[in-house]
Amino acid sequence: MSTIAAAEVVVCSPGRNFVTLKLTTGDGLTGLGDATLNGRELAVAAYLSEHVCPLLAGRDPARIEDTWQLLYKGAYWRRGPVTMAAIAAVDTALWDIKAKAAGMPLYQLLGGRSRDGVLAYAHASGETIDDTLASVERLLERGYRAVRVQSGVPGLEGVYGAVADPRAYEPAAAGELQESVWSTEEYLRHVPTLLSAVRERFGFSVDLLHDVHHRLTPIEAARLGKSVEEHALFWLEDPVPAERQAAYRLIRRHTTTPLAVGEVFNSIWDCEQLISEGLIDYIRTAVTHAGGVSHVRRIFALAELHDVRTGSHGATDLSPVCLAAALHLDLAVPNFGIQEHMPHSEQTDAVFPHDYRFEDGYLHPGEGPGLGVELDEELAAKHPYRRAYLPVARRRDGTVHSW
Ligand code: CS2
Ligand code: MG
Repeated sequence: MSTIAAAEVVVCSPGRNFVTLKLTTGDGLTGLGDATLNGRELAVAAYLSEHVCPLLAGRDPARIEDTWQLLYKGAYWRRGPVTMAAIAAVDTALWDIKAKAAGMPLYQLLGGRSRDGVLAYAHASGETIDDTLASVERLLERGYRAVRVQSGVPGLEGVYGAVADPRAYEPAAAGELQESVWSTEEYLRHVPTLLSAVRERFGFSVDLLHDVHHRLTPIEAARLGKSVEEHALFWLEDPVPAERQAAYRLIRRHTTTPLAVGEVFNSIWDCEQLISEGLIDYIRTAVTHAGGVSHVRRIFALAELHDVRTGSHGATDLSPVCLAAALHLDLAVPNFGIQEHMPHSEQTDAVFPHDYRFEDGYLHPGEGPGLGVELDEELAAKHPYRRAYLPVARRRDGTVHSW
């Protein structure tokens, strides 16, 4: 395999913004890496094009771990969402090249299959509980066996995840910053009602997930976890802001509802305590935001030691390159739990043609060499970047609150 000859950063917006790194070797092998940080995309694009890409030309693409260490320790300023998304893109692209050079799908380099398919969950939501029940029904008809449910909270506008059509859900809005009103009390009263309605209609045959989206304090999260125990959730996600890992000790003391966290984590140090103290049940670190295939594999290995399973983030603001990489990891790691699946728009799928497919409740990465996803640069160029912001929530008294 010859050295890296070109490193390009492609920024486009087919339905939503994406930042993709494309590496090309002297003998024409290409590798892709996703570096999309929703609402802050250009910061990572600049970090890559101004600081990282100049370091890659002439390097041996086979030295994946050495390149990871060089970009992590060599930056001096370690960790953080921008740095780790940039490192992730390089790492993923190098794994794509190595698997292509080996002529096999990436999961084979990661130890081969540990299962036949990757259990996936999709998003059901609606403005009202009835809308959400209809959304669950549609997903079950499409073969999903696990569903995340979110709905509007009466009296509150623009609550996270409560949309009429989850297929077109894109929280980052182009143009002005959107603000919405939040009330924890109304939410805490509403969620048990929502979950009861779902269990009443569909019973316990479907795995049920709910995303709190970092909006509670530890004692509020403990109260919620306790109040929904009878519904036997697959998991309650991101109950509290993730900065203070010790906060989960209080939640754990009060409820047996399984806990999932990690989509905003950038490194193993963000979750080492949560995992080693057994404070969570699922780790949701994503390849794009947590340092690439190499680092997420390390996080999953630590998780395995402590009976924590994987539940990787798979929202549409993570590109098809990230989803493909996640599926190869999901197929290989021993402690796989579940994979989030928010299907991308047709526009996005056209720019990122891919081998992975959804079938009867499971995702499959495909058998092609590498990640099994490509980038149509000509088509991408037709979708220029549009700055967009994630919404902000404020409590009724105007205080900024976690969205
Ligand atoms: C959410 C995300 O899918 C999830 O679990 O938490 O959709 C999240 O809101 C977005 O990725 C933010 O960019
Ligand atoms: Mg989430």
